Amino acid sequence: MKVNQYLKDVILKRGAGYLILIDPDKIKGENLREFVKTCESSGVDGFLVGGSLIIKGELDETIQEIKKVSKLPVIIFPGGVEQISKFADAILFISLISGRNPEHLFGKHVIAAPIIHKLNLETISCGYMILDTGKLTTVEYLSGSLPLPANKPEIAVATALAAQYLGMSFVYLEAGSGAQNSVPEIIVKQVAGNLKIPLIVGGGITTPDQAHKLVSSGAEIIVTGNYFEDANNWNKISLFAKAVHHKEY
Ligand code: 1GP
Repeated sequence: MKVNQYLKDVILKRGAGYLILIDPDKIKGENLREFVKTCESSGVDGFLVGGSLIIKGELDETIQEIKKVSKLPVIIFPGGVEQISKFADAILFISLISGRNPEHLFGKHVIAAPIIHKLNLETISCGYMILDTGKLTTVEYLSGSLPLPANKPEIAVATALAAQYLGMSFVYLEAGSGAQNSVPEIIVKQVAGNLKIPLIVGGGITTPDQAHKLVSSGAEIIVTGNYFEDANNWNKISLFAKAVHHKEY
């Protein structure tokens, strides 16, 4: 089954999906395999792999390690055009629609498209929106993009709707990796309430309760990354998965 359809089925069956972001710079080898096995047995629905500054060799290696121990889909969450790997199941084909940097809106996509085509890699079209949560994030800095103002939900709604009308399959509302505050529930509510395509929410989510509230507000996929870089937190993965999968509550 295509990953696009798999994610939509998960949303339908479990109420929402739970993806864990793995940064190849942060975890490797046996440690990575243990983490992946724990995620799978804890009810996680799939993996995003990527980062703002990683190099290709590490991406290939990380995906292959994940694949050794898990059947869950591995989706590239690319920080740049060099992050394309034939070992992945799909790639989030993201356009940074909250910014106005043409390279991140469409330019890099033109460079990536023939490579993806040659590899026959499934693409998941996704409008990526960064929200200002008070601190400059890596993605804002590296992409040279202004974030959406957090006190103007109407701009977030308009941006997400434009993505939908352009035919994108998902919208990703991002507070930034390691953000001090996750996307406010009020923004999630307003965006999700106006959107027909599924809403992914990530950045700064550090408790199952937060994940549950975001899902109750309309998020259909929750992404966490940083929080599980500390192995002491791995025993909480199943709590996050349960909080997200509200149809199974
Ligand atoms: C970052 O949304 C993801 O792009 C996950 O964020 O690392 O803060 O969980 P965290």
